[in-house]
Amino acid sequence: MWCRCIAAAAALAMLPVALLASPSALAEDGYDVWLRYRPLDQAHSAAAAVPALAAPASTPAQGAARDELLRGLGGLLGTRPALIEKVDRDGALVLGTPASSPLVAGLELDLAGLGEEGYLIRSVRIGGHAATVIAANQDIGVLYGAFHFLRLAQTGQSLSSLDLRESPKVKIRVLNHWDNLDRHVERGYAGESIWDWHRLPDWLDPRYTDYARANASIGINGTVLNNVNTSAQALTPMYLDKTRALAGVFRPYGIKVYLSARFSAPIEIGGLKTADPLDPAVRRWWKAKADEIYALIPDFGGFLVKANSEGQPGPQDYGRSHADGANMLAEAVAPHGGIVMWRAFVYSHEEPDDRAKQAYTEFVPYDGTFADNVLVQVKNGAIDFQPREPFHPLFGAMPKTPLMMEFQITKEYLGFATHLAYLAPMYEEALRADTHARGPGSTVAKVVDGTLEGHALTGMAGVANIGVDRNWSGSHFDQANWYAYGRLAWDPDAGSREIAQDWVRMTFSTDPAFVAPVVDMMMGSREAVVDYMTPLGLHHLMGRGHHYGPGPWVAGGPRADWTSVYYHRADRNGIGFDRSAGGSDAVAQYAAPVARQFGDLATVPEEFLLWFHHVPWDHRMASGRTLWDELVLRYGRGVDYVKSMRRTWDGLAGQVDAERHRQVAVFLAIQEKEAQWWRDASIAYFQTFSKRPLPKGEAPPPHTLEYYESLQFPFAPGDGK
Ligand code: GCW
Repeated sequence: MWCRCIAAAAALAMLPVALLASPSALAEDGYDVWLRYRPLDQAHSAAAAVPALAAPASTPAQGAARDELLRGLGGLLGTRPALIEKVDRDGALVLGTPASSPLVAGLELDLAGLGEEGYLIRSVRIGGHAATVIAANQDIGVLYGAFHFLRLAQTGQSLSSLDLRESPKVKIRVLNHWDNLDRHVERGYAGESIWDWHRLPDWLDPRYTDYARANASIGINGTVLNNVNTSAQALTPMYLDKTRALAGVFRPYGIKVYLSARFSAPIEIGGLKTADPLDPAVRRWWKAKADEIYALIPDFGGFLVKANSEGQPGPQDYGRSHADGANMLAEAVAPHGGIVMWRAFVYSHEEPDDRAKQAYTEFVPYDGTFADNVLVQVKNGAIDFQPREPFHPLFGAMPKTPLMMEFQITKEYLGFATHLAYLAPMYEEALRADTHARGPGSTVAKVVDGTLEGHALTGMAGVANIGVDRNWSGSHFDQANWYAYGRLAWDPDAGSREIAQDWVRMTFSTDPAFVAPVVDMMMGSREAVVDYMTPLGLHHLMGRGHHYGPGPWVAGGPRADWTSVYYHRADRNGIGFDRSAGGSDAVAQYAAPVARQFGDLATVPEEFLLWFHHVPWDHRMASGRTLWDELVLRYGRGVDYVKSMRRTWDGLAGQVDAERHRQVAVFLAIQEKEAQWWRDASIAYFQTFSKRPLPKGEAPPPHTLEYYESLQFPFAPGDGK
């Protein structure tokens, strides 16, 4: 051992000094996410030259914007801009609010309509010199503008003749961490939680600041620190003090902290006998708890609650409604300006009805009864973050209640962190879906951004994919999902392809010969997962508990709606869940035109076929093939797409650093293996019902069904516990 160390030290000493010192020679491990600020090529850096910066820094938020520009421009251009107070040369960048910067005030810009978080970036002249101004009404708008300016530089766009105005379309843009206090992350595939609770509040890991920078760069303005399946401990004084410390790090970046609240906390940590929301002592307890939190964290965001869902306590334990529960908490935080995000992800143990119908059934009757500071948080689809789901029927069905969108960024059902699946097309598909609630064009995006019903309180949540892995998300490409979520929360009408282009340029390379194939590869990647896991509207067919790998045979156990057979209903006649009028009639929860389209075998889009219908194996598909043949081909198509991603990526070796290239390449190999496994196991299983041969040229599964069924993964990551 000793000898080997000496040898290694000697070898290191022989490395050229320049190599050790040069940042570009350092391996890229993904820690810098899309804020890498590596030197631009000569042409771009000449075009983007910013010789001087006039930026106030008398508050932490102002300092954050100035520091980011110094760091970013210094990295991109090779020299840090000079800090100036007066514009005495061409090319200066001037930032601030009219209150923080006399230069900005002197420009008399039209900042009306930008709101608290919006900004403008404009090419102007100051004292005869050409300059660029980033101006806003509040410091946070300036920070967002600074990040936007850096993005333009990073992605190689022109920085002259700028005239941009931006403000977010959605008010609350939060990450939901499903992080437990013991640092286990439920459905987390990037290592343990980044919140080092044990060493908080004293040790403030620099990572917390980088987390805030990354989030602010995409407009995320809130974070729920703890799992929705939470312990009441998170609300004890000891943990609140730790939360206060984190809030202090995030504040300059415009990020508020929120906590998941356990509904039974008054019993567990308050010594009360009940958590009945109509009990005066319980109400007093929550008010006092809110007062205690706001005394520590004056800008605390509020509570997120999972109640009466999957065994969590809630108001129904006392015969009360979701509205009773939400309104009690809302009353406690209202005097402080806080909000309550009350989840609609509910399905009851006793309820024999189709699980897809239960949230609607439970929530719609309470429309109009929630307090003004309550948002009901609804998953994009009615089951559970499947690779593809039709939009949740609650969107459009509760006009008097602000509904916030909940997307899952962590890939619980899309191959964990090893599969390359760019999720923005899935988010976009949900946001663009037309609810027809107020006639054609009533998209989910308009429900979420409040324009359909005129709600000012609006929100979007993304279940985070962040952990202590060096690259934060467990894989390089999973950073794109965090990034895209933030961009879509800011602007639900943004396009997933444009977002991918920005991300690839910032994360890897601006070379068009690299960007184009990688963006193409990303754009089709989620559809590939749909194909090799759950084509044609199939859903919820994964391994039990950990959700790793195929498990279409999963049956029995504590509840029917935790099995696969409940969802696919394959038998000798056909396959699929009949949710038409003749079946569970879940289609009736949609507005009439949507219900008609989904409810009719002749008009239902093929991607939702088996979601809404039980279909004979020999049913003719649009392709002219039988359903069985089509199903088999779709599985294979998914595997083929992964093979093509591997070819594309292998062909790009040398165009990105070797370290990241290699990890992506190996992960794609894992993905191919697992895609093949999904295809083979699913076909082996469904063929026992279809009893039909595989279409010509399709290889039979290499193993028996018993083999696939026998595979066990007791230590798969991310399980709930
Ligand atoms: O997707 C399911 C997950 C659970 C999760 C639950 C929820 C936090 O399998 O792990 O619990 O949804 O959204 O509450």
